[in-house]
Amino acid sequence: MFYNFLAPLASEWTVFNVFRYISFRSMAALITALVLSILVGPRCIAWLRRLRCGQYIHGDVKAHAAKAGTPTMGGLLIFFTMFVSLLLWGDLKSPYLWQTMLVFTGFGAVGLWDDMVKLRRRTNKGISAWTKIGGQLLVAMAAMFLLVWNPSYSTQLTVPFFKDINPDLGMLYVPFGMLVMVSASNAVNLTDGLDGLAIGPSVVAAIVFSLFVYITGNARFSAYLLFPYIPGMGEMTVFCAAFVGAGLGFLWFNAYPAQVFMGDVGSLSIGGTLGYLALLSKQELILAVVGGLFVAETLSVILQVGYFRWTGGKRIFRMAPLHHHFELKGVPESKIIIRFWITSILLALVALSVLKLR
Ligand code: 57M
Repeated sequence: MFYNFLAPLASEWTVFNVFRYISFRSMAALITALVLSILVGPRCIAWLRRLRCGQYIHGDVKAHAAKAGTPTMGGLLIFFTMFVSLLLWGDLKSPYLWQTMLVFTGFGAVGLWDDMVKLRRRTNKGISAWTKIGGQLLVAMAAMFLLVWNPSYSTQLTVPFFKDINPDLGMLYVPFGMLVMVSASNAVNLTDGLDGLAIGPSVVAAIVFSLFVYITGNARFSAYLLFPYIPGMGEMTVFCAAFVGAGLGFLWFNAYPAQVFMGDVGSLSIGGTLGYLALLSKQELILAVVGGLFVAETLSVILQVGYFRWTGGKRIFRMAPLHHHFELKGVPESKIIIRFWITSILLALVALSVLKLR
């Protein structure tokens, strides 16, 4: 809003020039979302408590019994603070900003539906897995059509390490993008099982994507780093910054011992959005490294379930997803969380360090 209303006044008052800079607006968006979260967080948690949005807890991992009744659906706080911050600091004419908000809201709506059904039933059973995936696919399909419709967006894949291999998927890019978004959404959802475990690595990934979208939207940097150049994509840096602020603000309350969980409304929307950011920045494949922790958690489930069925009841891990394995081995929750965060930072650094290796 400031960009749209105040930046044009720069011709008369040069001080308003500051609203043109993506770097300034990104920092402002981050700070706004973070401070707003800290200010409204307690009210939001009290409101969720009043709505009786307390978490139902499985009995399988004993350490989690004490978490019963922790308010869930804290993803609504992330949504609110990010949205307010973007309204203030984003370029409201940017189609990418609105498309990504649509992705966040659409995946969030599917998650909210699931959370509400769980609450109503007072169990951990929400909507069926197929309904959930159907909803996610619909949102992803709409987002993909909006993307490939854009003439400045190419359907060529960026392959890490190989500058000359850029296969053009054509219309197949639509199902490919849907797969990326839905997988990322479910991977973050599976990871969201310990305090701060999903939001920490999501913030790390958003920081990496803030660099990627900035480079993609800058003619000089994109040429130097062999990124495809997409005019207007730099604006998504402001989106990533607002997301980082809202994520850190949520972590303020979700840090061990958590006062609130994000719920599916948070995990599905964050995962879907990270997938979309990878597509927007044309770094589709490197997402598997940036979000390597989410990939590892998902792989642990696939391996565990596959092996369990194949052997008729044997397990590879004490329990999947992976964080449960370490919990059951007796590693304290806060240690698992911090070690997983360190791993996600390491993976982000690996992803950044291979950028120029082509
Ligand atoms: C949702 N939800 C958390 C909270 C959060 C196929 C199978 C692997 C699926 C998987 C599953 O259902 N995963 C998706 C995981 C739940 O958190 C809520 O859900 C939201 C995210 N969707 O925001 O609202 C619990 O996680 C804990 N939590 C925290 N802090 C947080 O900040 O402590 C969450 C957020 C919360 C709280 O206890 O109640 C969850 O874990 O349920 N299923 C599983 O993960 C189950 N694994 C399993 O059955 N493994 C088997 C299979 C694969 C063969 C095995 O390995 O033998 C485990 N889930 C739980 N207990 N709760 C089993 C043990």
